[in-house]
Amino acid sequence: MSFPKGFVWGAASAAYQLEGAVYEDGKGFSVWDKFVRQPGKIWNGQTGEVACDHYHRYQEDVNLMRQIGFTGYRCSISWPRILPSGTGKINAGGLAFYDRLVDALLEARIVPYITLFHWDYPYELFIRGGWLNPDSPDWFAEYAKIVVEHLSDRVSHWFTLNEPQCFVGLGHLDGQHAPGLKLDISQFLQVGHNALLAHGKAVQAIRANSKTPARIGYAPQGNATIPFTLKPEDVEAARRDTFAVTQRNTWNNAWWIDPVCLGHYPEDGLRVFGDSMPEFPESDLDIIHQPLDFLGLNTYFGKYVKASPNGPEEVSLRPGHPITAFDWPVLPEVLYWTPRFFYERYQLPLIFAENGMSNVDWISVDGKVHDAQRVDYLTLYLRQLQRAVNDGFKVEGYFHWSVMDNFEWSFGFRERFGLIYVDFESQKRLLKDSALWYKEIIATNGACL
Ligand code: GCO
Repeated sequence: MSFPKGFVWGAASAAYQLEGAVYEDGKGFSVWDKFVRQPGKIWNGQTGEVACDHYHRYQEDVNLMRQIGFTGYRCSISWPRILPSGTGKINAGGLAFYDRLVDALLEARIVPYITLFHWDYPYELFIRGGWLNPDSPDWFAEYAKIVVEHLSDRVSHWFTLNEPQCFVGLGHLDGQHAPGLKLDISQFLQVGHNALLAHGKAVQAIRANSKTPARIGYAPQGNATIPFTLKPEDVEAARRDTFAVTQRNTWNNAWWIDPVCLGHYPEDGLRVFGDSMPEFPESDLDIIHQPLDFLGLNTYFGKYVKASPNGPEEVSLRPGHPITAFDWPVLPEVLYWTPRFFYERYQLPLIFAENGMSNVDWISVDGKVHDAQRVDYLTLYLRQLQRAVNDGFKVEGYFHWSVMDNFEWSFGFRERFGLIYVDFESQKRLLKDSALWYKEIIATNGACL
């Protein structure tokens, strides 16, 4: 059985993780440029200063994407390349790079899906209070407007923010990601609220300024809880757990998606955060709740629950359950239950904006990269996605994370997530076995699965 006609197949990346060239052509500093220089923050002191040198090798990389047969490619724009100080003066050199990249993609018949923000926040705005500054949503909307005015003659697919769970939570509460802050819960919630407002204002800016009909989405993490059996009570327990907010931290779905797609914060979350919740005018929720064309989801995790008299009860994995190099459990059914639960709740077509695994890849004596686990991962996960699509849950596309091995944030180059192997010393690229298998999946629109 194949996927619907026009289903988008590709992979995803983020500017800081692969571009390199962090001091070139007038780019300003981002919080990541500064954070990676702080001792002890990144595995082995590594940085993304060169990364995959994609800034210079984008044409070769687009050629490889064409070879695999991508019909779409999700990449992000570095805000401080466009606006070195975050607002104000526009850097023509930065815009010119994305012109070249977009033109190369279109030439290869690959549809660009642009993420406006994948975490490389302008350092000069951070100095001015960053996401805590009440002007921060407007700063983001100004940047969005400039990008859209410039690229929307050729680009019509946009994601606003990537994973607020991470840049708000890991960046401002846990301190593990840039800018490395450990704020209190109420300031963390304020950062989150401003980020959601920034999303809403950016959607308005895209709609108002796009030269082609824009299709706009958002890319939070979205991970379903899996019912341990198909008994209706277990399915209901899993659905409840998927959207529950029970902890005073960043790790849940509904806090970050309900305001955007339903226009309100989830009730249980409001109870959990209680009087740490910032005050804001009701009208903020109207700004946050803009009509969207699709909901992007980054899906990596899952867990099992079953019904119990005390509510959903987690069922632990059996000893020996498969895990990836990152120690993340392999749970293919998450690509069935995520589309099902999220489509039911939000009634928007979905795009899997990220899904993938890190593996212990190296070049074998025969000169090839045999990433058998990733080949199997693709098969198992995409079969589940196919099952969801067959059951009528609307999914428009799948972007594997990632197109090529790259800089995995605080883990540096330790984790290899790519379909394409990168030798970071010679910058040589090599299609892994998984890329060849993905090529066949794309060529048959999933029928070979
Ligand atoms: C995220 C980001 C990606 C990561 C990927 C693997 O989900 O953290 O969007 O930039 O590299 O998810 O961890």
